[in-house]
Amino acid sequence: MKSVIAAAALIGIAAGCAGPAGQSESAPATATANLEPRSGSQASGKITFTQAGADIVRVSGEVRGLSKGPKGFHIHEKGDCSDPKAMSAGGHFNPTQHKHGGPYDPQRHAGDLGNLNFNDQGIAKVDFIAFGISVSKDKADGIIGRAVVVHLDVDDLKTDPTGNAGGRAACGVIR
Ligand SMILES: [Cu+2]
Ligand SMILES: [Zn+2]
Repeated sequence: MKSVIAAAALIGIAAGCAGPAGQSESAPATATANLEPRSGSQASGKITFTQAGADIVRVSGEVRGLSKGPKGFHIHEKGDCSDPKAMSAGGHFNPTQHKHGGPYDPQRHAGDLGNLNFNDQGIAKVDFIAFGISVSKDKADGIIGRAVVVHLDVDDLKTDPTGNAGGRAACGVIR
């Protein structure tokens, strides 16, 4: 009987370690992308993706080095920014085979994150909630190992498949 009690106590301790104070349940999955300039631009920045719920991700960070105004912002399919114009990143991440849209439209690519708004100083502060993606390597809507791209022009949120957002000003692999 003593040994049963001792075993129960040990299990209790182990369960305590995995509780809210531990890493396993409470730490949300995160990933980051360091954006480097492409297409001859000066744009650079860092974006962090934090799992906020099922298929809900907080997108935060800062990008700088582009002219004032809205610029298209997407997750692209391939985590390859090696091309000088970032064409190696492929098209918009689209696991559901939908047409292009805005970030809150029912018909959209999962990677359609809308536009970043650059201010007078050419800085865009980023902090919003995105839907239909996960901070994961394995899930169908997982974004780890893909790329985030900022464009030279505004995304019109409707022209399929690109949003007519122009060249690729900055690119970063999501890790
Ligand atoms: Cu794009
Ligand atoms: Zn799209």
